[in-house]
Amino acid sequence: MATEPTTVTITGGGGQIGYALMFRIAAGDMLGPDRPVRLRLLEIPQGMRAAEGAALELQDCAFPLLTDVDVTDDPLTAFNGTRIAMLVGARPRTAGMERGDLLAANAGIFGPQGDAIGAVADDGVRVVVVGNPANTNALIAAASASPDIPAERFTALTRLDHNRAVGQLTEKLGVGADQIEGVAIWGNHSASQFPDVTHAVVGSGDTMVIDVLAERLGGHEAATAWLDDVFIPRVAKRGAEIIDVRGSSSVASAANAAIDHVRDEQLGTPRRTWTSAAVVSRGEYGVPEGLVCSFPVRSRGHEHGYEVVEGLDLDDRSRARIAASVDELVGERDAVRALGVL
Ligand code: NAX
Repeated sequence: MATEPTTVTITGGGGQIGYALMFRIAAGDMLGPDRPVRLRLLEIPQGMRAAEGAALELQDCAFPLLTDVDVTDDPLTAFNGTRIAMLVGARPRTAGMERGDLLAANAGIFGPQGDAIGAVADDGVRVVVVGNPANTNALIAAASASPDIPAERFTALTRLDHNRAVGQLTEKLGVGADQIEGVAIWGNHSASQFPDVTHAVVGSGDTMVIDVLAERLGGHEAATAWLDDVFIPRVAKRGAEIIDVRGSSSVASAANAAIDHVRDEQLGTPRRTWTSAAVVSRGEYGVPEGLVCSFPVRSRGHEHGYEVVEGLDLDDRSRARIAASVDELVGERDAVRALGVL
């Protein structure tokens, strides 16, 4: 076992996703069975008791990999020496709140947290933003941490959307999740996202998902109609469906996706495939440089982080969907700029 524990900071440690995350991280599900973990839970004063209660339960699990747990409402303490920062706590949209108000409220959280990460985190820190609006919150945090931490260390979570897309295909095609590769989520983590199966394959990799769908549904036109009318809206609006059915938002699946995101970024994605994450655009596929946009990505491990999979052919339909979601990201960035945040 490596002796030096990896410091992992979870913001919103008194909230639902934080609660679902911390036990799995402490059990070794994220970084593997050989890496001890030091957990830091950041909360606002109102959330401190809940986070402290969760810390008591962590103690009661006696996890062999968990060296210590700190609960704090001070960002400089929470991010001190942190190697992996999972920014979950955010200001939710409340009744009557305009988009500009929501962006401003979250800028007031992610700006200072970015500052603190820049000031005290480990030089090799990697950050994933879960709290919504996740892409733009990541953009704000990255700008605030600059120039101490390179912007490309900041990512936002679209792995839940990716996993949801795979889940829909497993149901439709009657195959296991490990039989589907090459799905991609493009754009914003919002209803405008584009869940893309154009390059997705089934089984050993020589059968395209689109061809299997066409065979089952009676032709390529019917397959495209199913993708446009059923699959894409269902994936993009799955969060609302969960709230409707469960009576509460996605929690365990969101925590699971955040763990998948960090694990694959740190340990590397399998060589032949890719996953999805929102990363800082370098202009790939015409997405304006600097936006935090979801792409198909690969990682060769911690030192490299996620890199966009380049060179995929995009048809007009895909380009139009990506452009619409990127427009929304540009709108969010411009709204934040207008507030004087960036
Ligand atoms: P909860 O309301 O249960 O928990 C949020 C916690 O964050 C609260 O305990 C609150 O006190 C804390 N908090 C607020 N401001 C803070 C700050 N400045 N510093 C530290 N802690 C702070 O929400 P939960 O269900 O855990 O969801 C958290 C966020 O994840 C929300 O923004 C939600 O919209 C977002 N989601 C993002 C997803 C994604 O795929 N990117 C999917 C799931 C989820 O909807």
